[in-house]
Amino acid sequence: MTRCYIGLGANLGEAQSVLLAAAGQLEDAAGTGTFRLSPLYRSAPVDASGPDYVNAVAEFDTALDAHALLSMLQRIEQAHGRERPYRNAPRTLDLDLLLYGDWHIDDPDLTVPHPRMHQRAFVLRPLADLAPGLKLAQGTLPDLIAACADQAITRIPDDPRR
Ligand code: A4P
Ligand code: MG
Repeated sequence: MTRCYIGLGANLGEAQSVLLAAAGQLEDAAGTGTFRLSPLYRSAPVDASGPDYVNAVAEFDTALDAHALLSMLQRIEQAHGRERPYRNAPRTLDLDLLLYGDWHIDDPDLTVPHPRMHQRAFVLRPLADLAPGLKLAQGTLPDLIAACADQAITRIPDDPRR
């Protein structure tokens, strides 16, 4: 089994419920092992336009290899009506494979660790909630979070119903 971290993002429609539904699908697909979803965050678009995003990170152990995991993420995106009119277009759901164990993958269709995650508060903040001691090649999470302090992001209060 390999521990993986998935970044979830949505900024169209009922972004928060789409995100929670996708997290449920990830949990079902992950099977019996531990599954943890970070708190949800609201964040201003980074390198993109449109409404604010809802973002979170999920952690689980998977028996899938990295490419099979990516295919599963894309199937869940499709199930939520993801369209790809252009790069960084607003989206109903974006699932990114952030980390797959300590693997480094550089294939045409898959780069792991995700090449932009270390610059993005909407990834780093929820990741630090789940795994505060994690170190990326670019630095510790607190140092990387401090370096993107200019990005607007707030934690969404926990919903007692979930
Ligand atoms: N791909 C390669 N590596 C990966 C990976 N580690 N995980 C390939 C997922 N996919 C990976 O992705 C394009 C292609 O990347 C896929 O076909 C896959 O083979 P996509 O999801 O179709 O396109 P995208 O999301 O528009 O592009 P990209 O490069 O994934 O964008 P980013 O960098 O993920 O940025 N601002 C806020 N506040 N919150 C956000 O969630 N998200 C983005 C998207 C921009 N700004 C944002 C947010
Ligand atoms: Mg993506």
